[in-house]
Amino acid sequence: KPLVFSGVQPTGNLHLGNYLGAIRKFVALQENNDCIYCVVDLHAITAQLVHDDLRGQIRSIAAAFIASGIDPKKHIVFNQSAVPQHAELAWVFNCVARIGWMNRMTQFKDKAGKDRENASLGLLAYPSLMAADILVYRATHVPVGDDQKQHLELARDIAQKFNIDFQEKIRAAGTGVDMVVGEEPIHGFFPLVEPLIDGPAPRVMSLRDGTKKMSKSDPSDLSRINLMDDPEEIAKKIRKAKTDPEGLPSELEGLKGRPEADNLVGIYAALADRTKADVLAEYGGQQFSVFKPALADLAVHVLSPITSEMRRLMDDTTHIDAILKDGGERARARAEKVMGDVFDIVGFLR
Ligand code: AQP
Repeated sequence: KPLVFSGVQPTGNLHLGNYLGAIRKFVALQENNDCIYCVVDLHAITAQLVHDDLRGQIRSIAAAFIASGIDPKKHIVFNQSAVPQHAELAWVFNCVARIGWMNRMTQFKDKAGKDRENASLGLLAYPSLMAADILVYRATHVPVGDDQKQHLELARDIAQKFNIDFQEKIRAAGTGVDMVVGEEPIHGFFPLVEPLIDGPAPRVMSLRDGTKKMSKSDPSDLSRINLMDDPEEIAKKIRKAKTDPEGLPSELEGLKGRPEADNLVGIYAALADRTKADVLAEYGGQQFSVFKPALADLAVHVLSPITSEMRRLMDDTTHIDAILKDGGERARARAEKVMGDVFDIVGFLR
């Protein structure tokens, strides 16, 4: 079975972008894959060091995973800091990756802002830790939103450089596999990961501005639908969502140059598990005054069972803590084995 890995940062309230870009895909992938889903708490301190309630945030992401339908018995749900091998492999990758690669990352540039010299070293090294998260399990498939595409390309670059630089050592250790990189056959240790970004809403945009990503850090709460919003709030935010004066087109072509309309149709399609073309076949020619209430009903229908289950799980966190503990132990057993192989390849004594 292919091995799927992905993570979500415990840095604030989850929103519809996190749900459609990531968590909903995590749920769907459980059927035919072996999955490891991680609350990436080490990443949470890269942009902001001190958090009011990091433990509570970690539990709430785990609760969102479970409430959305992830099965922690068949798959693994855990928090990153419970498995020290993530940080250990990240250190090796810090020595594989080049500073120039990190400086080119758009997420670093956005989050560091103008005062780059004053950003944390952790923020710069973020993609190296992300590569380690995935590769410490030698996972092959990573479901993420479109904003993470560049980081996954970097994970491939790191894996490739490690494989090439250590080729002879990998052969000597006998833990590698034959693979082709470009045209060249090599004997590598780490797989080149495949991002899973497809679907009708790979990048959910702000409800106030169709050219900006829906994000936790947007100062306007009206820009996003939070997983913890109640039905009235969801309906209000969709009613107030920015649109243009025209009705919905019947063909996909008609969404070109209309980012807000495109976004709402994409959200509808993703929530209903349909294509955008299919949604337009039903709503083409209708006004937003008809489409928006239908979208609000659908969003409430999909999200409210998740919200109430999350609330229930957060009332008494014993269950969530037990899931994270068990998941952490199972993840560590796997990561220890891979890290042992890495020690042998790099030449550390163990
Ligand atoms: N708007 C989005 N559309 C689709 N997918 C998205 N993701 C995030 N925003 C969108 C996906 O959610 C997963 C978890 O993301 P994260 O934990 O890395 O959080 P983030 O990307 O930092 O989330 P935000 O809301 O965008 O935070 P800020 O405001 O800090 O930038 C990832 O798979 C991500 O692609």
